Amino acid sequence: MAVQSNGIANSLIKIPEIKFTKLFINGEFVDSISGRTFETRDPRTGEVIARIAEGDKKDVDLAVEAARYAFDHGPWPRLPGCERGRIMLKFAELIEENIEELAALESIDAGKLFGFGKTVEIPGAAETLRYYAGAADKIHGLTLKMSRELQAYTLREPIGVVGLIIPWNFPSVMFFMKVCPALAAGCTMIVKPAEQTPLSSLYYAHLAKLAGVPDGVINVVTGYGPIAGAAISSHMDIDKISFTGSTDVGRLVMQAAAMSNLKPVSLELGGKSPLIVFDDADVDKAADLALLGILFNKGEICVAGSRVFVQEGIYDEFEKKLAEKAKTWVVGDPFDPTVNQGPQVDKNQYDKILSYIEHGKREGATLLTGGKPYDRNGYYIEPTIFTDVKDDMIIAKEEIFGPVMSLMKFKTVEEVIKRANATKYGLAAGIMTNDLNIANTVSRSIRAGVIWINCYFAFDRDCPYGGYKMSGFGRDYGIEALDKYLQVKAVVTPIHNSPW
Ligand code: TXE
Repeated sequence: MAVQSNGIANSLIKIPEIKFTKLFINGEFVDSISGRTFETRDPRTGEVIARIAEGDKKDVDLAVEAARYAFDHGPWPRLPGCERGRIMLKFAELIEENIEELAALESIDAGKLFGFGKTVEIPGAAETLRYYAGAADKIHGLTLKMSRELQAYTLREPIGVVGLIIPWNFPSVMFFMKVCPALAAGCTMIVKPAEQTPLSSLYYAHLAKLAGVPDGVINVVTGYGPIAGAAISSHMDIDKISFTGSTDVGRLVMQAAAMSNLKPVSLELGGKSPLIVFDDADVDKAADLALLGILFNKGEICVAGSRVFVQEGIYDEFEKKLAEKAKTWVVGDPFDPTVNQGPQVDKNQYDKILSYIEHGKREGATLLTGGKPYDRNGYYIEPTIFTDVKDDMIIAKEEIFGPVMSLMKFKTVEEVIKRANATKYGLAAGIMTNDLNIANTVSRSIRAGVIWINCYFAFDRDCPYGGYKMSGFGRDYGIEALDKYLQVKAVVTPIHNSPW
């Protein structure tokens, strides 16, 4: 692992001015009713960046009232789809005019790489808006010839007021992953960003208003999960929840939805995804992908390839290459363009990852690289690779959500399928092989929502993504995501004047 001196990093710091710190309700930035605020901190230093309005149940009630009025009486659900699309296209343009500032906000709030934000994540947010803008006027039902003398057609109507609860690891990506299909469908919404990373959602609310999104359509309530988030999932007047976060909280959200108004829920939860490297794979490429698979976004990604299974014929060579490559991986200030890995999002996450590393050591796994905090201010952790990992060790079973890989050896295809599936999660899997039979067999046998063959993190907004098993249900991205925000109404009529 290469090291950046504090001197280099400090000279690159560009702190954007924090313009938006209040709740966004009915088109206005307002204080929370209680007047309370909470801190958001810069993970590079642990210092407070800003104080943000702390929404609670009363603020959620106000936001829902605004969203309900906008849905029941406002123009948004009634606009022609192409008109909603036009406003979404304008929203995309405004994002592009502010790319640098938005990317910098994500770097200081979430520790994300500035260069990646500027070239991929923020431009990608604009593209997601364009993708769903194009879908807004193509929401069609079916015409049905029923078995009797009846005909029917189906309408796909917006589901209503939706609650969108998002996590801190990809604040911009998650915001648009959920807001865009909901907007295209004609829904109105309350967005609850994670308390660790509230800044970009508030900025997006401001841009939405400038773009012409009517008041009450997008409301942003910042605040704590067990208070503001729980008020959303248990609200009697919210028609649907889309949640991304931990499996434990997903369970609470579903429970609250069931115990309130039985609103439908879609959940994108944790993972412990396998990356499987077969003997015939290109070892160099596979080692690169494996490293990226666990270290991208400092391992704070639900589809991280945290269990790497390597076939015995190439295992030794793979392990050696992986260790060499890990040494060239640069940890440091996310504004520095030579850096590959910034700080973990906050002290909690940092402590949690370090405690998993200690578990790994205690359970008898061997450290190939890393294994401790990175020696500088802020929440930095060394890229950590464990070998001699057994399937039943905690580090091989639980989602660590940090730069910690479990490297394991296998012999046969049957064995690795069994071991890869021996997890409560089922979000993603990677397969490295040039053998078509193996690729086909394994991709059909792994129980996960996305399988990447000879690639990893191959995301695209056109490709649906979500979990099997305890990684959740429902799909984000793709045209499939629109279905979450629509419901089907059947309209039936006799063909002749029959007595039905
Ligand atoms: O997530 P939480 P946390 C995993 C990852 C991580 C762990 C904990 O393993 O280490 O979860 O992270 C809101 N009712 N993932 O604690 O708590 C919360 O305010 C309603 C995987 O940050 O699940 C935030 O907006 N909402 C993951 C959102 O839920 C509640 C991404 C997620 O927070 C709530 C993030 C409640 N009772 C973490 N409690 C992924 N799948 O990508 C909290 N929230």
